[in-house]
Amino acid sequence: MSDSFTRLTSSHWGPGIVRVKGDKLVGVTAHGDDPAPSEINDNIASSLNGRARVLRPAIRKSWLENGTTPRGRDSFVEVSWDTALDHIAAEITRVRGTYGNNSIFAGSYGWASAGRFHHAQSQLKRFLNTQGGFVRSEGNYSFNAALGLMPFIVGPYRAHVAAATRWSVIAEHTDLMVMFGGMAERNTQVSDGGFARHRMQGNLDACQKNGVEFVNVSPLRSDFRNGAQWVPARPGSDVALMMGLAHTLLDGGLHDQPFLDRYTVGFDRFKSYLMGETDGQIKDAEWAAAQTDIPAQDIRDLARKMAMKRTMISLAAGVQRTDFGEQPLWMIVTLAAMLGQIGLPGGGYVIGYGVNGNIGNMERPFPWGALPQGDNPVPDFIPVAMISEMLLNAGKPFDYLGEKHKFPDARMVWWAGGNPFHHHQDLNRLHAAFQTPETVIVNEINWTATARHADIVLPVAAPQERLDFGAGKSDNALIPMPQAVPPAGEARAEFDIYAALEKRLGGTDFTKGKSQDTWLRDIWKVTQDHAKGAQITLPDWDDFIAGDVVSLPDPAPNQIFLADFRADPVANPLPTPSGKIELFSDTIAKFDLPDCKGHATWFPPRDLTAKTHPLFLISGQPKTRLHSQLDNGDYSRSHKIQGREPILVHPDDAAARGIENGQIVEVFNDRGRCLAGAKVTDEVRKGCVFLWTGAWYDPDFDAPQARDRHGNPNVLTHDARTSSLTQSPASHSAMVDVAKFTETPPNVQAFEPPDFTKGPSK
Ligand SMILES: Nc1nc2c(c(=O)[nH]1)N[C@H]1C(S)=C(S)[C@@H](COP(=O)(O)OP(=O)(O)OC[C@H]3O[C@@H](n4cnc5c(=O)[nH]c(N)nc54)[C@H](O)[C@@H]3O)O[C@H]1N2
Ligand SMILES: Nc1nc2c(c(=O)[nH]1)N[C@H]1C(S)=C(S)[C@@H](COP(=O)(O)OP(=O)(O)OC[C@H]3O[C@@H](n4cnc5c(=O)[nH]c(N)nc54)[C@H](O)[C@@H]3O)O[C@H]1N2
Ligand SMILES: [Mo]
Repeated sequence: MSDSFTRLTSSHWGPGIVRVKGDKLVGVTAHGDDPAPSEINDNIASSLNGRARVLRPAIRKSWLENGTTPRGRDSFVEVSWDTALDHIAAEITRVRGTYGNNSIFAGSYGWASAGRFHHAQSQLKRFLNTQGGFVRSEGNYSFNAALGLMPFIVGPYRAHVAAATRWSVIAEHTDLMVMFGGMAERNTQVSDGGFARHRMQGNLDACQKNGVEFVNVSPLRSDFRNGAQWVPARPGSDVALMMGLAHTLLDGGLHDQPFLDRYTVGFDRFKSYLMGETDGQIKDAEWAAAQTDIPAQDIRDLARKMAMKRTMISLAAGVQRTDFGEQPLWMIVTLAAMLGQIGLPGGGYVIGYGVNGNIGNMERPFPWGALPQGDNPVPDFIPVAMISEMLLNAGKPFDYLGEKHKFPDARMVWWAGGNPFHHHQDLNRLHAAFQTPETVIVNEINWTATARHADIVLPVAAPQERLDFGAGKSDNALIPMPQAVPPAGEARAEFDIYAALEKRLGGTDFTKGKSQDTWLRDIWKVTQDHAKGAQITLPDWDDFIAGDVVSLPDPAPNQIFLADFRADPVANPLPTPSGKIELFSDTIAKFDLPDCKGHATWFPPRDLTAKTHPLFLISGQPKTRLHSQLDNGDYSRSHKIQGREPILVHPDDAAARGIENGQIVEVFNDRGRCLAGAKVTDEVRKGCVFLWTGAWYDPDFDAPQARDRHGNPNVLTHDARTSSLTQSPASHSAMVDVAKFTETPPNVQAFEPPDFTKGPSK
């Protein structure tokens, strides 16, 4: 065999061809069939071979020696696998024996990697389920307000996304597409679980060729490609803008009353509110102009145009990741119902176009096989964005979906496949919260900030270092993932870690006595059986894994969202209490919540009301990586400014502060501060700064507010949730100020391993 060969791999950002020299991965290049491959691949080799790789199990010094150094500031002792696993087995036995399984928190939110078998959370959850269970988390950071709210008013959100009108239908039928939060092509590089082809660019080309008109309502002009009208509304003001549009429709008799009568309930209740009958405030275009900074005439003109044309309204998930993020969801449904085009080809609304590369493009033709997670006997859970709340408030009550629950007392925390010290809001608070458990275990590829906050860190194999297959949650392709290189250092596949733990704890429920290879063949067999049900024959495992991507037909290439409901609302009712679209929800109204009423309601963002700092901070998804993954890779680093994450600053805001393009700036508010590299550009709205999410958190505990040297926006965001209905993250609603940084800039240390000290002799 030559020492240079190629193999396929799969990732959330698409397939790739792995280049290998000897035992080393030297690069990942595009797959030839992908029309618009992602450059995120250019990070993989440099990241996997980088200095931050976790190479051996490690234990935090103070945990080992009963010291007092807090988590996140401590050094580590590298240990053997046997030592690390013995400690973990003993901790599981102690913690569940003393406090019960409901004191083990393994919500472990995060994207992990593509691959059906080695999915980090599935492995961890399966293992803990065989050990008596664990406290889980519910929902996600992506579109949690939609997950919580939509079942009350239209139906489950995931079904919405799967049923989204196809882009081919839009290209053919839509005249006008009004996009709240834009449609950032950079985000469509990614799809959950991976995908074989990036189709979005081609679809947008087709739309533009056919003359579809696009309106981009967003703080960032580059949230859509060239050729759209830009409406730079004030962040967090979308509900007010939509109400101004709704009022104009109503005022001009442009709303579709027959549609409202036949397909919705509660319009009159909303109408009273819109007209100011319930609160004394008419929400007309003038009022909306004052909330949004968009001229009233522009709002009226847009409303009339929307009523005259075949109009699709879209909402980026980011817009509901804001204070009171349930409201833009409810209001977009209300506005689309007033236009009466829901269920028509190219009309109505969709929530989530552009959020990933497959929504409106593709769906899986049958369910893929997966590692079964088993049943969790522990009923306790938290809404995912309440991690700090839980750790700081054991035993206290919380509201969720109209019910009262109690926070569990988490004595052990185990994270695999996520990075809360990038993804959660208000990282200074999370740092404090992470001091409360007795034991924190993290499985990681790299020394992320989360790994640095652990007591026991287990090194895991990267996707190219293990055998698996990829299949996106909403894709039509199966992608072989043969092992290309051995795991770095002493890293192991997570299956082997839990198998070794199971040996220590007793039982065989986790492995069922099967090897990785047997498990993969069994999961493939399940996939083959499902395929048969759809009249599709898949190759046998050995042929598949040695071959190329297997692509299958799109199960619904001409799909139109809610077309069945429109055709016959009696035969095809919605799964809501009334069977119709609920513009007023009795159920929600009866919850009697202060921050989510019975119909779409305007609430201004909290920091704006508090008037603490002058600039809106938006922290959207980065083009150069997936969240924090591979931030230490060459491609991500090539976009840094003086080693810091770029922050977009409007020229007027920069001039007012004496900030020049390319300088290091300090971004701050009452919650925290970080350094970032200024990119002065008018692509961002005046009064608003944009700092990409995912720069590895690099706190300097000797600096004020433990200043982050690198530019992670979550030192600035608050972790109050959208509302007490869905308890969703609201990371896009934060206000900050920015100043030129005049001190000697400290070196970024996030991409270096932690300090290792010698352990106690044993
Ligand atoms: N301010 C702000 N914050 C945000 C957002 C925002 O827009 N603004 N967006 C939010 C959203 S939508 C999301 S989804 C979250 C994303 O948050 P996360 O999903 O937590 O982010 P990732 O960086 O993808 O973290 C995945 C981690 O898993 C590790 N990993 C990868 N593969 C494996 C594996 O096989 N095993 C193990 N053990 N580890 C593995 C990676 O090294 C990485 O550290 O962030 C949220 N946070
Ligand atoms: N390259 C890449 N692609 C990704 C990811 C990644 O990390 N990297 N992450 C993936 C994940 S997990 C998710 S959930 C999706 C998220 O996909 P989205 O939710 O679409 O992404 P965001 O970047 O959070 O938000 C989209 C845009 O909304 C705008 N916005 C923010 N606040 C407001 C507001 O109040 N009003 C209006 N009108 N606009 C606002 C911002 O300008 C932002 O660029 O992206 C996915 N795609
Ligand atoms: Mo997400």
